[in-house]
Order: sequence, then C-alpha cells, then structure tokens
Amino acid sequence: MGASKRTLITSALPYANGPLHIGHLAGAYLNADVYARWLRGMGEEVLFVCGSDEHGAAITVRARKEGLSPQEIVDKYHTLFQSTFQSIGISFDVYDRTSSPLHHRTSQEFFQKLYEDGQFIEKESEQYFDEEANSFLADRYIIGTCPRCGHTDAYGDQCEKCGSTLSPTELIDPRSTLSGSKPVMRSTRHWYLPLENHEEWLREWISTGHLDGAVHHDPASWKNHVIGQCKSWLDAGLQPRAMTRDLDWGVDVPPAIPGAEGKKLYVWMDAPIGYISATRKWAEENGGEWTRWWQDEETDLIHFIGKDNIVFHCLIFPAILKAHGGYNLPVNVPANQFMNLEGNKISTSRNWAVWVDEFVRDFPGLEDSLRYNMIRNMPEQRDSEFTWKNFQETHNSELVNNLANFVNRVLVLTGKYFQGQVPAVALTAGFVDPEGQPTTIDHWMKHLASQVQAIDSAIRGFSFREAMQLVMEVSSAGNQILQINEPWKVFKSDPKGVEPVMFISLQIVAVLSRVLRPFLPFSADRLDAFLGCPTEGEQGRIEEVVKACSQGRAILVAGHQIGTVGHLFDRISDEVIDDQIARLHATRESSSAKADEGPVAVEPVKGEIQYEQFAGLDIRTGTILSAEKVPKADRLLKLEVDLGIDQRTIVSGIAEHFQPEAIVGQQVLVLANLAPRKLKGITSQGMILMASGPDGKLYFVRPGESLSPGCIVS
Ligand code: B3M
Ligand code: ZN
Repeated sequence: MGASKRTLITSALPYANGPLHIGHLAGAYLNADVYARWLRGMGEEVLFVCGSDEHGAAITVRARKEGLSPQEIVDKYHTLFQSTFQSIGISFDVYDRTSSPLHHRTSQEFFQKLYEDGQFIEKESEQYFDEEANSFLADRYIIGTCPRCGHTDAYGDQCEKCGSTLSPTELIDPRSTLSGSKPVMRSTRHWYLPLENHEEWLREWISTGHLDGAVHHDPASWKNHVIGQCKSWLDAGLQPRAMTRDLDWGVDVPPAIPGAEGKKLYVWMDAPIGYISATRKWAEENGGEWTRWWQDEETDLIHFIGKDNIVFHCLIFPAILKAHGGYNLPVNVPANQFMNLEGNKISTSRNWAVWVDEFVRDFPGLEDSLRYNMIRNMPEQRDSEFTWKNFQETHNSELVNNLANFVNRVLVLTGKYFQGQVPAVALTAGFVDPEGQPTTIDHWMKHLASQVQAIDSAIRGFSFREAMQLVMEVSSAGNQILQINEPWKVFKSDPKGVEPVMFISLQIVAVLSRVLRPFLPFSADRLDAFLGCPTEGEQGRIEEVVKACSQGRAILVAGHQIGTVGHLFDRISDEVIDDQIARLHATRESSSAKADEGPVAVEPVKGEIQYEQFAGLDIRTGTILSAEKVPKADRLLKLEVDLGIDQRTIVSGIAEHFQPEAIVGQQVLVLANLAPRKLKGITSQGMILMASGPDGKLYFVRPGESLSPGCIVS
C-alpha cells in the first residue's frame, strides 16, 4: 500500500499468431509503457516484463492456415513482435517467449508443486475426438452450427457471428477442422483446479481488497468494469477448471506424474507463469534475484491487459499463485476496453486493422504521433475509436500547432536574441501569466511543479488520457505566456526586457522535455538535442524537475548553450490520410470476398425474460429542460426532465459524450419507474435510454416524430 518504490509491471503476452495492431497497443502496451517510464522518471525501481505467448490453439490453428509448423509460426511472429515493440518505443526490460526451455521448466515446476500439494482434482470427462486424425480436439478445432443464431461455422468455444460463448457440445452438427469428419465422444483424464475452493477469499479480495485478514489494496483504485466482471463470475459460482489438455503443442505435464503422457498444460495455466519466467530470464542476464519481484511484499505487481483477459488475471491466475503459496497477488489490474477502427470492431481475419509494423514503415518519424493519438483515445473506461481523420487532426492541431509551435518559437527567439544562450535573469524577475496577471519566475516554477504533480496523480490513477492532456496544458500555457508578453514587440525597444519571459519559456520547454518522455519518447530525444541536453536515460529525470520546480529553481541555468533547432513535427497532409483510408477499405474488401464471414459481431442476446417482466417497465417520452455537470464526477450529468406526469431530476452517465448545453431541449425516452438511486448525493429518479454505437459512443434513443412528454412506450 501507499507509495511503493518497487513495481513489477506486466503487459499481456500477445499470442504469436498474427501481427500487432493498434488495438493491442492501446489495450495493454502503451499504457504500461507510459506507466513504467513515468515511475522510472520518478526515480522508482521498475521491472517491465512481457513476452510472446506461443502455446494454445491460437498458434496451431494459425500454423495450419499458413501451412507452417507451430514452431515456424511462433518464430516468425516472435521476431516480428520484438522489432515492432522496439520500433514504437515500448520499453520492456525483458521480452521473453513461452517456448523457451526456462519457461517450460518454470511452469512444470509450478505444476509439479501444485500436484504434490494436492491442489488439483483428477477427473474423467467425455471430449470430442477425431478418429481419422487420431486426436482429441481443442474447442477451436470443432466447428458447427451456432445454437443461438444459426451461423453454420461457429467455433467450439465461440460464435464469431453473434458473439456467444459456447461449449463444443452445444454445437449442432459438429465437425472436425482437422479431417472434416464428425467427431466422437471419448473419455479422457485431466487435472482440474477446484476454483470453487478459492471462491471465498477471491470474493473478499476483489470486493474489499483484504487478503488473509490484512489490507492488500484499495478496491476503490480498481476500475469498475474490472470489479464488475469479476463479481459476475463469482456470483455465477466458480467451477473446477481443467489445467491440462490433450494436445501435441505446449508445455508437457511433468513426466514424473502418472498419466502425464500426451498431456500438455492448459495455455492459461502456462502463459501467466510466463511473467515469472521472463523475470527469471531478466535476473539471469542482469544479476539480481527474481524472487524480490514476486515474493517480496514490498513489490507492487500490476498487470496491464485487455478486458477479454480479466478473469484470467483477477481470478484464475491469483488462484494458481495462492494455491502455490509465497507469491504476491496484483495490487491492480487496470484492464482497458477495446479500440474500434473507423466505425467497426478491429478484426484480424477481416483485415480491418491498422498494423503497427506497417504504420512504422509507412510513417517513419511519426511513431510518437501514433502514440499520442492512442493515448488521447485510450479505451480506459469504455470502448473508443481510432479514425485516420482524427489521427491527422490531433497531430496537426495539437502536436504541430500547440507543442511544436511553442518549442520552435522559444528556441528560435533564443537563438535570435541571445545567440542560443540562456540569459542571466534574477529568479524574482517578473512577467505576465496566461491570465494576464503579473507573476515571477520562481513563483511560476512552483506552479509548474504542481502541474507535474497533477500528471503524476493521473498516471498513478491509470488515467493516461487525462495525464496526456495535462502535459499538453503545460505547452498551451507556454504559448499563452509568449502571446501575452509579446517578446517580439518588446525586443525592438527594450532588448533586456524580454529576458524574464524568454527565461521562463525556456524552463517550460525543459520541463516538457522531461515529462513528455514517457508519452512521446522519440520526440523527447529530439527535444533534448534541440535544448543541448543530451539524453541521459530516464531514471530519476522527472523527479529532478519536480525538485527544482518546487524549490523555484531553474532547470536550464544562465549561460547554457542550446543545440541546433529543428522541427519537432511537420503537418500531415490530406493526401496521406486519404491514402490510408482507401487502403484500409481496399484490403478489407479483398479479404472479406475470400473469407465471407458475415457481419461484424454484436453483443450476444441476454437471458430470456417473460412478458410480464417487460410490461412492468414504464417507459415515457420526455424532454430535457436543463443539464449541468455533477462536480467531481467526470461521467455524470444532472438533468431536469419534463415527463408530462412530472418534472424530475435524473443523473445520467453521459457527461463524456455530450456537452450539457448541447442537449437541452433534446427528446428522450425515460424508464420512469426505476427505484430512485443516490448518485454523488443527488437522488436520480429514472433512467435515460441510450444506444451504444459500434464506435463506442452513446446515442439518444427518441421517437421518430416529435411527441409531447409523457407518452407511453410499449
Ligand atoms: N495471449 C491472450 C491475448 O493475447 C493471451 C494473453 C496471455 S497473458 C498471460 O489476448
Ligand atoms: Zn451465433
């Protein structure tokens, strides 16, 4: 608890079965990278681990598709991942792979210990077997008709058309993808982890943050959607989960265990242990003890993942770690939601994606622009969307017009007025702040310190969008200071008079060069070169500026000679963007002609209800009379709604999607007989009905014609 000075950061191990797209980056890598770099900058001890997930049906299915062996597939994508991550600046301390001998050994030792301690139960079950191929069938190898939507090519674990989670025995007319034959049931023995025995402490740990009777973490710091998903699993009741499979690709069940032959570890048993193997590999190569990262309670463990991995990291892996004993559990799992692309879900099979390796190839020098856009649109609380137009716009209007423009003006003027040397100015010298108020350099330095502290809190709260915004506000304030003090005018009559404003502007550029690094590391390198401050790594570099600023001290001292000034960013033209949009659509069409996979997946239908339950809902037309933000609640708007029957207050979680003033007069549908609920001290009487679009945005649902308030919807 509290400000821990040692943090083990993990990013989900990507399956080595296809290139990385922007959804991967925004989900589990960029956020983790910003977090790791920031903590290093604050002088803390960090280990940032990841690696390729090279086991499981995801790999063997891909190998069959490409006509290669599983080993060839994982070699190909592991190599690609290493270069892709490096080229986009993800600063892993170690990037391992689960096919490594050390990982096989580590996960086998783990399994052996659980086996010896009696943590597994052995069970016989009936599973699909392909007699022609002489092989048990992983869920992904069985296709058949979806019992929910009738799609004829649903997988044994999931229907990609309607999105339902399935089990292979639910499929109608199952067939094996290995031979095309009809699979038969055959009995097989496996080792199961009885998750139901772990249910009680998991529930307590997830909902109160208590572990073994002591405070472990603050549950209020976890994201709602993460806790929500865990609770719905816990409420449904945990079941024994098989930790082994009949497969020929994966980690062998330790051969000393009777009945091990032909059995492999379940991929979700071995993959998270990959975080431990990666740490061991790092320790072997760099010296030091791996155990201090996993078994010392002073270390905070944080897993960055996408939302589809929540139960594995919040319930199953913790149960595995606890069953083993001696390991830390994560103090947070800040899972992200998904990023959509140009109105549709990103899809590898439909080639509806922006591939990171292709981006880096097509846009050399713009790596940070992609990072910037992804961070600004990070799907932290809900799904978000990437569009090329928005990419162009954030680049041109924020990186070029705000950041690059500020840096360039300051450095060019410094060259012109002082031959590139920081002028000697008293720290008590005055200038005019963005509000038009007189202030002094030492005072403004302290103000900068408080801005850096605000960025620090946002990052520690996993609010990377907000943190990025706060960084850009430092630059906007710098621009405003220049604009208001007009050194270019003052210089003509009073060359000495520009010294204070130029001095503070240089300090702001210096602060930016440090706080930008976790977000935009390539630009920070360029900026350091412009400033004549060669990059000296990142450890403790932000902490230094916090100290200097809070003491009102300068970072660039009088007489310092700046380097050669260049452009941080150039504008991106319309042609370049139009080209990318055209390419996206062209490649999608050609591949969907081949694949013929039906429409984009939508959420599966919820469980059935009776007519009476529906008839109990009183839905009315209404009109929004007024709307205002709820203080200290980013998501909430307080609305007054005319419902014909009465006027009432409704608190609605739509503040991130609408400006209050823009929705006054809006017609809405309201669930009028919902029990009143208190939200941030305001009693909300009802609920506005909204539709979530495929772009992750919310839309009002309203009658086709304008109706007076109070009409019944049924
Ligand atoms: N490879 C799933 C995924 O890429 C999986 C993550 C493993 S983390 C231990 O979504
Ligand atoms: Zn279906």
